[in-house]
Amino acid sequence: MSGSTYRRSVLITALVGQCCVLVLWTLLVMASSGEAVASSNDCLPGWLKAPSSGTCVRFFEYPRKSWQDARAACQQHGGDLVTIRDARMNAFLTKHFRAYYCYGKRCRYHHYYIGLHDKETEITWRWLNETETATYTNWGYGQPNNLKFYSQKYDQDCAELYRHGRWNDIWCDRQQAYICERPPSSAAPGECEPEWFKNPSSGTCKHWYAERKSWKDAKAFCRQQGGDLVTILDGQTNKFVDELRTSEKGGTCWIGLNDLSKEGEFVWPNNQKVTYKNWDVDPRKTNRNGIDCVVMGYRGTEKWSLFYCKEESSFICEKKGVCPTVDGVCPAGWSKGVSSCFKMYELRRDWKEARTVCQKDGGDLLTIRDECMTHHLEGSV
Ligand SMILES: [Ca+2]
Ligand SMILES: [Ca+2]
Ligand SMILES: [Ca+2]
Repeated sequence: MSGSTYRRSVLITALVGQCCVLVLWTLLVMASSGEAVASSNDCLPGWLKAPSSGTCVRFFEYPRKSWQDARAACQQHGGDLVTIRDARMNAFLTKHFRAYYCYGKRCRYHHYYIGLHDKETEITWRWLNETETATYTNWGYGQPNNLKFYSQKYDQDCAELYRHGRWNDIWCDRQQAYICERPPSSAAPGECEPEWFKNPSSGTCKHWYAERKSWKDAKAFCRQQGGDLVTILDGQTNKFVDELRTSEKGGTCWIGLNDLSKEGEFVWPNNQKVTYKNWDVDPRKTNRNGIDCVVMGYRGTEKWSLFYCKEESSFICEKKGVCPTVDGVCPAGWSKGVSSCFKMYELRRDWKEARTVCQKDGGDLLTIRDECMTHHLEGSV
């Protein structure tokens, strides 16, 4: 926590009793201004709710992929490449269009693949697997031009969205950024999202990823998914992780255990202590500085082996089940919390005065009930 954050006396209040009244009032305002009303289903961290379609969308810049591979990546996320049915959706995406990349001083905007293609019949543009021709389009000037490349070998059969919201047809094998779309998370609170498996003994959700990454990259990837590399605190969890590993292709997978910060002192993510061990070789025999990360499955079994962290391996991420969010919409200035709306005040008050401030505003000081709430607040403070 930085000094300035620390100095800020942050009071958090939750709207409790009056929430329903305020939500109703807000719904009326939202409805009259033509905005969609948020449903109890919500988008996962990193995804934006698209008001016109009610779906969740996310921009992916790296690693860039061909149209087909981008599609597969979106499907791994429980969705597909984005479809744009109307000008409102196009405007929404254009508004959130963000990243550009630079080579030295020269910067360019990413071009993002969308789900539109004319792979089957030239100049018959369709969305994903649909058979009907797309009705809404927003081609740039002179597009689609089906430009030929490589001595006329490839023409342009996939569509991309670029700056200003215009579309262009492009060669499908070009490595590009892409936009995925998926339904709102429909998993009940505490349940796992699609593709994640619930481990009965720990109650958390786990996902095996085939791509090979260094330990640090794998950890960063898991954190992007809202979790971390897997933690194994008992034999049942170890068996569960091994089943996940072998149910796909087998091979090695990174687990969260490491002695990166202090040689010989192994810890799990979040500095959890080691309560259970399953080494194939006693690490005291092989461990040294630089060999600090741990895989499962090196010898084809559920045992653990020490490895160089820079080696690349498949990996398993772990995260909590889906957190609940409050239904409806919070009043202006209030944020959506886990079970109520909350608001932060950057005022310095003692506890009693703080409570009075909150109550005056129709709420009370926030009660933190569970990890979902802590997680939510960490993302907001
Ligand atoms: Ca074409
Ligand atoms: Ca073109
Ligand atoms: Ca070591």
